[in-house]
Amino acid sequence: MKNRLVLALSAIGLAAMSFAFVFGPQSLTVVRGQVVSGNLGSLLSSDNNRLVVRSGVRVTTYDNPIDILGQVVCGQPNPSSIVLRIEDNASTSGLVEYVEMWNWSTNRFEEVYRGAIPTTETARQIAVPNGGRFTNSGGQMQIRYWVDSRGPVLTPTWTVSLDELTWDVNF
Ligand SMILES: [Ca+2]
Repeated sequence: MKNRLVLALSAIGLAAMSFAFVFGPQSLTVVRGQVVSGNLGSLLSSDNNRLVVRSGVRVTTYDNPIDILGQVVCGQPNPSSIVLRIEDNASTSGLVEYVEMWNWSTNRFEEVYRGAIPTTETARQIAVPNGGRFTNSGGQMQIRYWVDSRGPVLTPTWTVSLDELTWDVNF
């Protein structure tokens, strides 16, 4: 968990000291979709060890072919900033991925990232402003990752390969 530890010292000394830690989901619940290979640990770093998820069966058109709920425990509330890191690719074009985080103030999921999934692996960093609303008093974050097909999608089933899905949490 502490593979990136950053100590930042202000110009005037120790008064402003901040810590940044990288967290992956400690648990995942696959609501729709099927894990083909990999596990939670695959998401922790960009190392070509990937969590591969195949599209699931849609019972209604409202169902997302991949829909995953997860929990990230960063241990402290009120981070000063959060950066979402996502590195992945899909077996077809035409897919859009979404990352949502639970807003403990409004009690609903809030979208923090949406983008087309590239067919060649690409790493992105997304700053999540005002991160305090996404942690409860115990430093827990609830996250949702889902994928929808926006077309044209050329194959009836497809996979998304996630090499990294982490949160840089700064205190
Ligand atoms: Ca990985």
